[in-house]
Amino acid sequence: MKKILVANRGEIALRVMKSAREMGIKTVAVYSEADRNSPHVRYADEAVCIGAAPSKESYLCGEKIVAVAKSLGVDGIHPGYGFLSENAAFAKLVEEAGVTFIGPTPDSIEIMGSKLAAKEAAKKFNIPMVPGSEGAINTVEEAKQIGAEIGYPILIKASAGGGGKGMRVVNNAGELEEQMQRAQSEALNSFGDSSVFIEKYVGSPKHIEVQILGDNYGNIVHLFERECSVQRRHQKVVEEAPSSCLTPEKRKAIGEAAVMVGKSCAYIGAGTVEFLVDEQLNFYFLEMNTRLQVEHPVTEMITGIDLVKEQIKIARGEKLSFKQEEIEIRGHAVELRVYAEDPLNNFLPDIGKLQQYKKPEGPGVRVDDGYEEGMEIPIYYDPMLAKLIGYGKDRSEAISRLLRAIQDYKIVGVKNTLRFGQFVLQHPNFVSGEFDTHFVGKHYNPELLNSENEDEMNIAAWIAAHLYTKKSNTTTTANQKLSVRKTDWYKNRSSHR
Ligand code: MV4
Repeated sequence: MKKILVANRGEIALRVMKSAREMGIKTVAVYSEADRNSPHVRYADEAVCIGAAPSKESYLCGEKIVAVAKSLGVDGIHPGYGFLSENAAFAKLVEEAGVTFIGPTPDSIEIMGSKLAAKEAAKKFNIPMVPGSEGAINTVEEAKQIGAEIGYPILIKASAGGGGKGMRVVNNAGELEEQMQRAQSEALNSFGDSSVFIEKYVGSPKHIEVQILGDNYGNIVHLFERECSVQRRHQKVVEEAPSSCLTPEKRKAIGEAAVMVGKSCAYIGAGTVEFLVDEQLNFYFLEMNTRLQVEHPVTEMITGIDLVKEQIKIARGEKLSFKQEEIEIRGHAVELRVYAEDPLNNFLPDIGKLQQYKKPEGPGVRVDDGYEEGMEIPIYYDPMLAKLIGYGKDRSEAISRLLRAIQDYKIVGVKNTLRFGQFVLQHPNFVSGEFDTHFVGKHYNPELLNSENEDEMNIAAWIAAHLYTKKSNTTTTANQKLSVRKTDWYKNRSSHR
């Protein structure tokens, strides 16, 4: 594989190209008119404009991308994430053109793209799943019967949905008929497939995902978990590896379950198996993502494995060069996604020019970004500016490094979520690990970010960090946890608002 085309833009395009270059592989960038001056275009050995700014006229045009690949003698295409990365038809088109798709087989993409098919495959391997319907439900009667069996609240989910789209919570039998009809029509409109299924609603779950790698010879390994519970409207904000809640036994069990999900579809390439983890640390298979994820850097930092290089090696037909027992966790990594959004105005995306843009550096700081000072932030694409990763010997050091990096990061010209990230990382519940997928909804209030609260925020941060350090140096006692709660002054303040 001497030349690969990266069918993507921004930070992930640059990220893939850097690993390819280290492997002595030439790179081809494709770009829209809005990205003419983007760093990934300048970094690539060759670059071809494939269309106008809107994604459907450029980055989503599979035929154009394959044509460019053929004309430039490209051996492989890396899709990145988003765009065509989980499009089975595109993967097929690439392979039919005699180019290697650097990703899973079209079959795996198809199976895991349907939540029902994914559950069906996983069931054969006894992977724990949330109680619910065996398959799709078609009538309200069926739904009522399931609801009576498993107990409310329940969730109606679209089989073709994902990432929270097409999910509806139903609290009692009376709401079922209306919610069922809405869910089916929404699924048909959004995904072209009206199939829905039912699951018991897990009230305060953590969202934990496991990275897996499979080669062409049936070898599948896991690279431990990522904790992704800090989300806002199903958009991950902070991710970390490893999770602060799993015991070594649970870590082993969830990793093995993820490998079994990979085996259930003969998975090849890098994939991520998503689980819900309840307060008793029971885990339930949710879905599988058949792409490299945004948050892959935290796994790379704690395992020392370059996932993009592994994807390319697997695509070249190489066997995995490590066994499961050789993969170890070393240290801790926390990632903050930096968005060009206004946290004081409901995270409205902001556009503008990066008048000042200086990245943090130094020990344990990694920045994966796709912008430079002076660039305009285009309105056409995801507003993520960068991923800022803090790495340390333990969670406390990783958090303190990330906080230092946030302070060193200079972004002038667009509103951004750095201060929101600071709020999250300094919050006593985050520091103590006592959080779940409702963290942002439960604890964030825009007024906490305005300046007069800054010193209070810092005091709380100091207390939380001090307690956490004490906690990580000695055994944890209930009253220490209690004291974290008492200092959780945010709650008191927000309660009297
Ligand atoms: C759930 C759940 C609770 N109970 N399923 C969200 C997106 C997709 N990965 C599946 N997701 C969930 N499925 C059951 N049976 C909670 C989530 C979930 C979530 C739900 C609402 C708001 C934010 C969330 C973040 C992560 C996971």
